[in-house]
Amino acid sequence: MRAHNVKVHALLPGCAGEFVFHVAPGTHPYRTGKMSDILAEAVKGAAAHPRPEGINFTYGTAGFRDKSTILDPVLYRMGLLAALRSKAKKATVAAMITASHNPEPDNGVKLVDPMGEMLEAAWEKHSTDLANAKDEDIGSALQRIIDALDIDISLPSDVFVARDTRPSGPPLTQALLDGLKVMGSTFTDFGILTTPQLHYLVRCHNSKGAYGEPTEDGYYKKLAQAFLKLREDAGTKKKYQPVVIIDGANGVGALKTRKLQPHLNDSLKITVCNDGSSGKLNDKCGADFVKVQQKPPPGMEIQPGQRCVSFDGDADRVVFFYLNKDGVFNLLDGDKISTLIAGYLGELVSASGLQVQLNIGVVQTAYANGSSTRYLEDVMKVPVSCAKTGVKHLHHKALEFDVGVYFEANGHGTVLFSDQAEQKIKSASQDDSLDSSKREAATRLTLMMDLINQTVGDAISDFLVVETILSTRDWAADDWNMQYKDLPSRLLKIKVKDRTAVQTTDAERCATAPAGLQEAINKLVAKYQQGRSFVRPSGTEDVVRVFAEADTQANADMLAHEVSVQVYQLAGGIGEQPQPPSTS
Ligand code: 16G
Ligand code: MG
Repeated sequence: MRAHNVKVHALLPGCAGEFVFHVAPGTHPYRTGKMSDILAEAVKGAAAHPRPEGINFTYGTAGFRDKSTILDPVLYRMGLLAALRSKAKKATVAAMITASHNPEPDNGVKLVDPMGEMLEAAWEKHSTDLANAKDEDIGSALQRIIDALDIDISLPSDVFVARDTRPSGPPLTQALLDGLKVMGSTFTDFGILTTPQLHYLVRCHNSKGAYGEPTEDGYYKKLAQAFLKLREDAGTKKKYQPVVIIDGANGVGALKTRKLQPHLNDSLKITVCNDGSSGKLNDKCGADFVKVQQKPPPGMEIQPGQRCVSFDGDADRVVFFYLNKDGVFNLLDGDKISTLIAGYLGELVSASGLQVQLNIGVVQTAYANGSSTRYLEDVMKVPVSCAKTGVKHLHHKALEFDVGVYFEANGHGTVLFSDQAEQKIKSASQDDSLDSSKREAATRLTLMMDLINQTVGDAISDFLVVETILSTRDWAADDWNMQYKDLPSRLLKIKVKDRTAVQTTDAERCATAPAGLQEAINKLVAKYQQGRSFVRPSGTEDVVRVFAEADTQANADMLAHEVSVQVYQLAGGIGEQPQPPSTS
């Protein structure tokens, strides 16, 4: 069955404007149907999307993620659920089909709430329950959710859908759309987008355009306009070179950077490599490869000092790197990005005279390099909060500040401005009674707010933010890197029988189970200068992660190893025992 397009005016309460929705033949955008009919159709529809026996799906840190070959029934069910979510919120929601930095054969799906936030935590359980319902039980599983949340099924629903570049994307999109059609939901299938672009679109749409024009082109225009205005006073630069190489992870970030480029009017010379024309998605390239391997993707030709940027597979993560004059690799990760941004925004807030009224803070995770935390707290005097791993936790914590900068070390992050911050900054930028330097600083802040994708970490937007700050400061990569020196660190993973045997508290910095593990870690850490270590069960892999840092690389490696041995022994390690680091 082919979908056809219909134009719908003011489809949802509070949603103005005109949209083209793809609606299945025979369904009507306003179709509500009797609840029992819809539930019966949902069960019938499952025949085309049968659930395999013996697999348990979990809506984890970033939605469902698995081998794409087994995800079809999950996508169908997420179509059903997305429609319910839209009815419950009385607004458009979104579904993104991606497995981010995972290998190409994987895929996944995550739902996005109306203002571009991650799906509300309570719904993760509903998603998991529905994904695991037997085909014939789908109706009762839906009924349970409807009853528990008192959802008015007769309300309309509307869902935005997009996917990354994986070949499994189109058939999985189809499965999701089948679920939406069964529910009589309207939808817009945007095809290939970055994850943050979809977050942006749903927010623009639900805010009736207040956040920006709800089109892909509107996204480029919003970012580019702010970027170009912020560069107007650029003047001559001694150190900053407006030249970058972007490693697009052979994914959607590369395609979309190319679409952004014409909007930037040659203000920045961008060369895109790993653009998907030959290599495989996330294969020996992209932000995860660069961060974990601590080296550039093979095949990239890089001159010393040349700024390079790596995106991940769905372009919600970014890291920078360069080779110094001796050809030594230097990574500028999420911690370096957050200190750069917090420093600059802090200066602008002070320069606009708003420092007493607006508090600015940084949110990190336990993975943040200890040097970055010390630099922020001791040198920059910026308060730092620690959140559990996973964007939603950082995002939530960042809302506690007027200007909340949050980044994971791996490059996920953005800045959130509270409503009061937005208002104060905007009115300062228009306040003629203020002296011009204050007004100018406030104006720059308003432009920074436009340049930053506040819905979620966005590789393209974050990249432009960093370029803006480096240009303003006239900094080369080396100057940025010299803000503070990273402590050497090591990240290991240990296979255990049951990773839930490891439990943590204090934003994952302290293990509460198994008994004796934290005491053992404390003893080991005490042996090393500037030692720090923590363990946590992974949210995306069946392993326990071990992080350690210390004054030297050899010490960080040894501390990580010693802690791994404790995890292996106390938390039910399986397979080969952890081996000590080679000293060669
Ligand atoms: C997911 C999270 C990421 C986190 C990572 C940790 C989102 C969008 N993504 O990729 O933020 O750093 O998981 O993985 O929240 P782990 O639990 O396996 O260490
Ligand atoms: Mg990603």
